[in-house]
Amino acid sequence: SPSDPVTRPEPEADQHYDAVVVGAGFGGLRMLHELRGLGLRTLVVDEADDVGGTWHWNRYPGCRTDSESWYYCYSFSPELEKEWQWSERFPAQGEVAEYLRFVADRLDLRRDIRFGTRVEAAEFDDDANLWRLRTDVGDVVSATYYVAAQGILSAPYLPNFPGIDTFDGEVLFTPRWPHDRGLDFAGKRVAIVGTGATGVQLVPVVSRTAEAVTVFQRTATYVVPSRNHVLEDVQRIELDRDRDAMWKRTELHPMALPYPPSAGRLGVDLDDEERRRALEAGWERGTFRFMFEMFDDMMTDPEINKVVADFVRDKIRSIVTDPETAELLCPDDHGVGSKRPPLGQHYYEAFNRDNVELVSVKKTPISEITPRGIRVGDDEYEFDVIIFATGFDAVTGGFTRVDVRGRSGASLAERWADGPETLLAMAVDDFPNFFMILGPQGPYAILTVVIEHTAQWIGQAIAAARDAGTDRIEARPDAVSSWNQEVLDAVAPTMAVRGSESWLFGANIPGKARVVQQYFGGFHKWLAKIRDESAAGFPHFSRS
Ligand code: N01
Repeated sequence: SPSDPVTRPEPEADQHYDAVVVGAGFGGLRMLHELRGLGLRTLVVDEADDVGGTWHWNRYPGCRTDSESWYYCYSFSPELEKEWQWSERFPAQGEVAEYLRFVADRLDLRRDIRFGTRVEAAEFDDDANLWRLRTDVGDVVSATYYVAAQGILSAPYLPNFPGIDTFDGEVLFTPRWPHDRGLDFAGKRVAIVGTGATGVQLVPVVSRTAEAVTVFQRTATYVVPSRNHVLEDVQRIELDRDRDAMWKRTELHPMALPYPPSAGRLGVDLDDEERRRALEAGWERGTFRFMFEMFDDMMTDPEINKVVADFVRDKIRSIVTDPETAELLCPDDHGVGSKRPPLGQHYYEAFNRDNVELVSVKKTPISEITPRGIRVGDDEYEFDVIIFATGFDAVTGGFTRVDVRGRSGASLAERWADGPETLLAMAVDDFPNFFMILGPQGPYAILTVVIEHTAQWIGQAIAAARDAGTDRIEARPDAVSSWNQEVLDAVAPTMAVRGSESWLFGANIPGKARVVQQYFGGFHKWLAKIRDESAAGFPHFSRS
């Protein structure tokens, strides 16, 4: 896949640090700041040539957040919050990347970051009580603590389409969008493969400049309007005033949103007209709140879920003028909220343009990529550009891409072959002094808020070990098993409407164990648990 060349640093001689952090995105930067505060000599390593993580790599047309800007940022520093002004409700990729560069400069983080370097392997040396990490440029870095901060969406997934290397035109892969590519497609016939959150953002923007766009859709999803808008000064003043209270509210919410934690009503208690009115109001408001503040029984009662699904299908039919296209865009094989809902900005409307065509590859899949284009059954479609928006080996993939080996010599990938197991998404038994930011089995919630609490908690765990006169801390196996059980129990009541066909269950990667990847019991419950753990002196960890 196309990617940009980065300037590779020369390998350095043996180097020891108190802590090494892999990844210089939202999580890694926050962790570096926390570890510095503890006085730990810390090195951050990142494959990219700048900070940003996800926001460095995913620079495809239309890429923007689906969390509102006022909480898609760090909360630990009132100064940083005052100095930075977001321009939109859902900022575009460039603005988020700029924000992270601003934070890195403002906190002088770059001097501890080594760019253009990928960590390939990490092994725990039990006798020396340290991690040895090997990079692709040949460095060996050792550290007492190792924090993996690759995040949940850092291992891109490109299906193994036959003939993919034979295409004569330009191939673009959204998570590795070349920095010098630009976003213009004038005069080009463009294919977009994939209609997850990435495809949904691409379609309206690419179709503005391309001569023709053909969207290859395997599974239709429920796309909710984002209702993005520019932020006015008056809104900023209000948001500033509310800031402390807002962060407090995120702590009580199952998704870490600063909004009421429940709809406060059951769909089953309302009549048809009351439900319809609620749904119309929710659709007008848009965003995730349409789903999560609709009816409290939407995720557990299949009939109520169907009411919401029918409403969205009717909206699609009312927006898309060609009835055949509208039907293809209507999801019919999973419930609302069973996949992470993409937020759309004129997504369905884009299919009313003369230059946009939809091809369903559900019954007849893409059989091959040819020198001229894409073959589906007997039809060959011709293109100048093919854009793959086919997702990620999500949640575990970023962590297991590194050959991490614990005390017993077994790797994380081997350990998680039948599904991930962690303690509260941050630690794993047999892997002493190893922590993860946004590890598997973490809350399905706003990630910037999860990162903030995780980085603080990891700092507290390390500080507690040091206070106890040791530099060793490891999750207890029984505690890992019991968190695993809680994760499975939490998702069970939602299975009736959930299905298991997305990355949330490992279902998008051939051969990957189909096990829930995140914790659906609520961010607020996870937060209470991690706070109890630190307040009690980390009883579910051993220190020898
Ligand atoms: O990836 P996806 P994504 N033939 O896995 C299709 C976050 N995110 O990058 O559904 C044909 O959701 C696949 O089809 P199917 C967000 O958390 C956030 O879009 O498997 N098609 C699907 O349509 C999101 O959930 C934002 O049947 C094939 C698509 O490729 C997560 O990232 C923006 C195929 C992959 O969709 C992942 O989203 C973007 C094949 N062989 C992403 N294989 C924000 O708004 C796969 N597909 C912040």
